[in-house]
Amino acid sequence: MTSFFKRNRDELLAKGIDPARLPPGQYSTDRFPVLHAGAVPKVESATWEFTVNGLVDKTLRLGFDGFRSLPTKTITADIHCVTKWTKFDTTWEGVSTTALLEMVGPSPDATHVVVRAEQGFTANLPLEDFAREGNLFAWRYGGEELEVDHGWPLRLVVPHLYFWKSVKWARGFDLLDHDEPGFWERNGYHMYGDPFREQRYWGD
Ligand SMILES: Nc1nc2c(c(=O)[nH]1)N[C@H]1C(S)=C(S)[C@@H](COP(=O)(O)O)O[C@H]1N2
Ligand SMILES: [Mo]
Repeated sequence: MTSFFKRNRDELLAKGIDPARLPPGQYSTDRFPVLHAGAVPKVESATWEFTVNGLVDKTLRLGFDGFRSLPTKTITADIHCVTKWTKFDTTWEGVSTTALLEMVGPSPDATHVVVRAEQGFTANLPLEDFAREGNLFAWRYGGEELEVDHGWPLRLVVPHLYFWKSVKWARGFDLLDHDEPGFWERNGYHMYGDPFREQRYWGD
């Protein structure tokens, strides 16, 4: 099959984009598909809270205005969805995960993070991956306020793992001394999810 995938890679060369940026089995798109389980939650900024718990020196609890008054950072990164689309050069603004970790002080025995969202949604990742420079809890995308469908008022952005780890409608995270599957991981998605090693599902 010379396929759509082959043509898509050839188009990248024509556009001057290094095809090595495209992980195996992915195609690039300029669209921004919306994907999630369940309905888009109705989030009220008046009652919204962001909390950090678990293996930390001091827990954190911030309201909407408190979170938004933290210093922000802007990043540009490629994002890779397990349903095979990749979008290059997306720009996000928000608070870096490292800034939040500095505020709470992870205990030496913390190894993993579970990120929590509205409606009980969760995703797990190693602390080392969560704490990468450039990861953000973001509320601006492409210079504009994030759309509710894409996770307003706050979403995690962890570009180096498949995008299901980038939790929309985030409400906080917990530090643990072990790994624990999140929502999609309990439903067959890979515990780690490296797009360049094509870790889509259990056993990949
Ligand atoms: N809260 C929440 N966040 C979520 C999901 C979800 O079901 N609920 N789905 C994940 C999946 S599978 C993907 S591919 C991305 C999609 O983000 P987008 O809709 O902004 O493209 O969100 C991720 N974050
Ligand atoms: Mo996904």
